[in-house]
Amino acid sequence: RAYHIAILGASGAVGKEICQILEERDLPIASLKLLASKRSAGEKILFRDEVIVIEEVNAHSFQGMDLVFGAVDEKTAKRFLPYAISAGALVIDNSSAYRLKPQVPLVIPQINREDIKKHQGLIANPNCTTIIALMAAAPLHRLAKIKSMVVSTYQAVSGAGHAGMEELKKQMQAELRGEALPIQVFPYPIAYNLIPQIGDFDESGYSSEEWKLQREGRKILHEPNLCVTCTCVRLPIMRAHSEAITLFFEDAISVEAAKAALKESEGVILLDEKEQAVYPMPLFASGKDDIYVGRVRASMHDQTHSLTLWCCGDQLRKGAALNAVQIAEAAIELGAL
Ligand code: 2RA
Repeated sequence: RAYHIAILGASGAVGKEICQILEERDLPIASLKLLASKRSAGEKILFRDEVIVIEEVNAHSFQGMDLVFGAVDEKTAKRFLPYAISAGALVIDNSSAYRLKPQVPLVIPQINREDIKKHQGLIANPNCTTIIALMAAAPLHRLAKIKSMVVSTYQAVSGAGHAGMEELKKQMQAELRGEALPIQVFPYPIAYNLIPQIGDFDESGYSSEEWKLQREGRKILHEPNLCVTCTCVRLPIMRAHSEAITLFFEDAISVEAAKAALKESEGVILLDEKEQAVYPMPLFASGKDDIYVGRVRASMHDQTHSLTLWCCGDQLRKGAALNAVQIAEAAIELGAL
């Protein structure tokens, strides 16, 4: 059968990437409805050689839809996605609105696809840093059970959408002209800089972004005691996130066994040849579907029960849009859509 699909947030960076990925893959589509705010209504998007006009979303927009992708912020998701669920659609939401709700599956298909079967009309897409880190960590978790992680993220400006990407471009152009850097999206200049803050800080000293990997990782891995010390940093990279990850395991695990497991993992490419200076880099991970893992080595803390690695992945693709479409594909395969 073919599906009537809607994308809420079709004019945003993630929404446009979902369109692109639906065009590339063969999920059977009976119709595609593109929804956005009044500001973006009227924009035209070419999809499979057909021009589709973006419509302003309202409470009735989801009638007749089988599948709705949410690609909007938390506030807009909470305002409109309940209408989509009430209309009988399966909603796959990329926002943080519902990720930690007990009744809402939070899914990376390569890791916990069976959780899809528990959905009650809504499935949440994890945060981009969670997806990228767990695509590298999960194959090792299956081998030796992760107790805790220490993670530093190096996050691209695409995480802040079109506006974030435009800000970096404008600042780099201004710098070349010797002009003041225009600042609207990030708290400080991002060109030629690193900003160690993504989201608001709470009394613990961690930012909202830094809490996500522990909270979402516990749910996805079904490991309620998983501990993650995370530092999230924004840097002047366009669209691929990178993460330095140290993992502490219950059981012993060798570098060789870890590399073999990564090589076998769907959606992961091991790039790890130190003699030839082969390792993942965001410039080359951009626009790709896979998560690239390298620099796998025993950590200095513990030569047998701890590993350190480096990984890169496209924030808009596997970090958001591709994972959401893969959830839909898995739901069809599992008879849950
Ligand atoms: C970011 N993960 O990178 C957040 C939201 N996409 O800004």
